[in-house]
Amino acid sequence: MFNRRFFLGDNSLTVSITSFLLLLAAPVHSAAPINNPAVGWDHLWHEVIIDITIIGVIFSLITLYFMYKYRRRHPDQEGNPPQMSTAMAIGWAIIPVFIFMADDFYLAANGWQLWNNYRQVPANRMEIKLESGMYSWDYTYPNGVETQNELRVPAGKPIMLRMTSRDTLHSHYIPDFRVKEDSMPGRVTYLWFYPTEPGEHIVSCGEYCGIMHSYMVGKVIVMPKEEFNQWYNQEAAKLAKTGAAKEA
Ligand SMILES: [Cu+2]
Repeated sequence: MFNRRFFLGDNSLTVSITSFLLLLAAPVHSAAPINNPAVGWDHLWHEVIIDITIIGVIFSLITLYFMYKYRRRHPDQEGNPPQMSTAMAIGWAIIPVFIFMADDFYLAANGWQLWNNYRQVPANRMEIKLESGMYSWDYTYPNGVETQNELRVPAGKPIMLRMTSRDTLHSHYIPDFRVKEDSMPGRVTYLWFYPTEPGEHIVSCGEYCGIMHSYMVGKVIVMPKEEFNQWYNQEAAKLAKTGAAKEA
């Protein structure tokens, strides 16, 4: 009872611990010029796994120790627990709770920091429009080139997708880049990722959108810069030609 009221009543202490931990966490992700969210995500995930493993092992060992130490030695034995003073009872409740809550705040502060990375798109990005529909991803590049279910991007450049949908809710999910964001009719949402090396990555719809939802897949093709530029200009030239043909 008492410890619950203590915690609910003492917001200023909680706030000051949080601000302190935020200060500690702040420099972690601000060193590099581009804060790659995928790296931050992996880092935070490992930290969570390590922390819950340590906490789990500590709890298990203490529990096992108590089970052994206070075991019943014969069937009619009656317990004789040590009497605790009020101060001791409060101490045993509050101190461990604070230790674990400090870790929670630390992880939460890192999570907020990471979320900021996800929302702050680097200025030197390439912006590509995406319209999703049942059941395809339709991309439009700044020069007007369009692709379907295939997002070609240059390595070493942050890529931003401005997304909407022509029918229902979809979610553009690129597991390798640790990004997933809904696209929906009547609204423009965005996501960004940072492809650093050439390669292929799966895109999948992460929001149930209809009977063919599980077939709504595509890929991100990360190309070396020069190769991408070549492809990009080639496609633009094709587009100009068909445009001219249409006009004629
Ligand atoms: Cu979908």
